[in-house]
Amino acid sequence: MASKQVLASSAACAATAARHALLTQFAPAVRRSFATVSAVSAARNHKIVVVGGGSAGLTISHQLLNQGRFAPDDIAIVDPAEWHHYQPGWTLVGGGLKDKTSLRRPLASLIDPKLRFYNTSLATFSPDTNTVTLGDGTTLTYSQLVVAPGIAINYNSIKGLPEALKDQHAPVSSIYGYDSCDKTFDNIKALKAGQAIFTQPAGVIKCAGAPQKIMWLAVDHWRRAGVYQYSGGGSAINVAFATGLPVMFGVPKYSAALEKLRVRRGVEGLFAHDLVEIDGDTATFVHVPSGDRVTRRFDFLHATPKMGPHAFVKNSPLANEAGYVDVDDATLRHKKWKNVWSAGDASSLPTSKTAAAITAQAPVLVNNLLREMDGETKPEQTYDGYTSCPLLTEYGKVLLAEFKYGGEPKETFGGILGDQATPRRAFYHLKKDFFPWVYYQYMVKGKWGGPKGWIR
Ligand code: UQ1
Repeated sequence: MASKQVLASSAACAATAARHALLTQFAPAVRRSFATVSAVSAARNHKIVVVGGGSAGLTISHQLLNQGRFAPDDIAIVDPAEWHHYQPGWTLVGGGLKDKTSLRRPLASLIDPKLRFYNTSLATFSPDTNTVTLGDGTTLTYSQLVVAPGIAINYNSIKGLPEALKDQHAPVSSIYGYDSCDKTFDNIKALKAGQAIFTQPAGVIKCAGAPQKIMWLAVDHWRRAGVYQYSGGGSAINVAFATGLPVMFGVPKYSAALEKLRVRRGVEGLFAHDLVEIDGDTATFVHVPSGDRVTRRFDFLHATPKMGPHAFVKNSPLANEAGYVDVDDATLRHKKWKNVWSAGDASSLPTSKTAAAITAQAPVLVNNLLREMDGETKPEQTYDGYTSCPLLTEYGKVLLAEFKYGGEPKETFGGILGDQATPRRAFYHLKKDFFPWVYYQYMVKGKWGGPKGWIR
């Protein structure tokens, strides 16, 4: 596996390097020729520019390329990252089930050599002139633009959090970052008694179920180690779930099942509590409705930072008031510029931000973008808000929440396995083994349609 990765990576790098050598070595000699000058400058003009090489950007770029109608360099991807991470796996790292290095790949190794990769940041969008400017000053022009750079994790939004995460001795961790996701399991193993707190902020985050997935794994670990009891008052460890939300989960059906679990497992619910500060062993929350400050001592804290749009999106003409790319909920087309599209976390789509959501958004975006390029000759497709949260409730079991706009369940396996609000072992293997595999083998290559199966 590892050597394959290195090979894949160096193959992509070699192609890029060869292209670069061609341009730099031969450009001076041929600059006198008019034809080649336009060839060189043509490298900056693309039919489609995709901003972001995350789950949405890679999936969409390759689904477009797989149409077989684009020439090399027709499509460009812009992303400054060196690594691509399978972020849904970080909960498994926090629970001691995976090694974090196994979940990442060099981003360049995941990009087909027929796509032009600008491994740099994006500075500004100028949709009126169909251009974007990169961090290194390069200007790209496009006929269609896809904006999918994801969202930022704002560690500084919680006072004291960045310092506590970095301090190897502080019992504070987060599965929301590559650097800290393995510290979570170290801290879980180290705790033998005392108060554990798991937090979830008010506001939008990636995968709204993850803050409690890691709690359920920790509770199960401590129970098996004999230091946690669901009831009876003799537990060495006490657990509290402090969430900015008024309920366990945004979808009533699954929220009811998770609330039952919380009560049965003796987890204290601190609802509408938004973590604002960590100082030594004290956490301070703002009680959302009243604005009161509440402090709690802890011996273990799992923090979920606040998240929000990247500044270059928020401060651009493409953003809505909240800072997300302002697209139509169904067509994924920008509300003002008809050749601008968005999917994934950076989009304004009012659904839960997950990789599963991308499986349903990408084919709709690709269809509608090509339809626009072709003069609207084929039917438009619509996205129904499908998203999913495979919610680990213990080692060996997952509650597979799947829903669409309006929090309405849309379950893939309900007919075969029964109600998906019941945690099941089959879903655990989907989450732990199948999804990470299908993601790198098929999804980022544009060949996986989620609940619809493989794309041919
Ligand atoms: C999915 O396709 C996917 O990506 C590979 C996930 O991983 C992040 C998921 O969590 C889910 C639920 C899907 C959807 C696929 C099926 C078969 C329900």
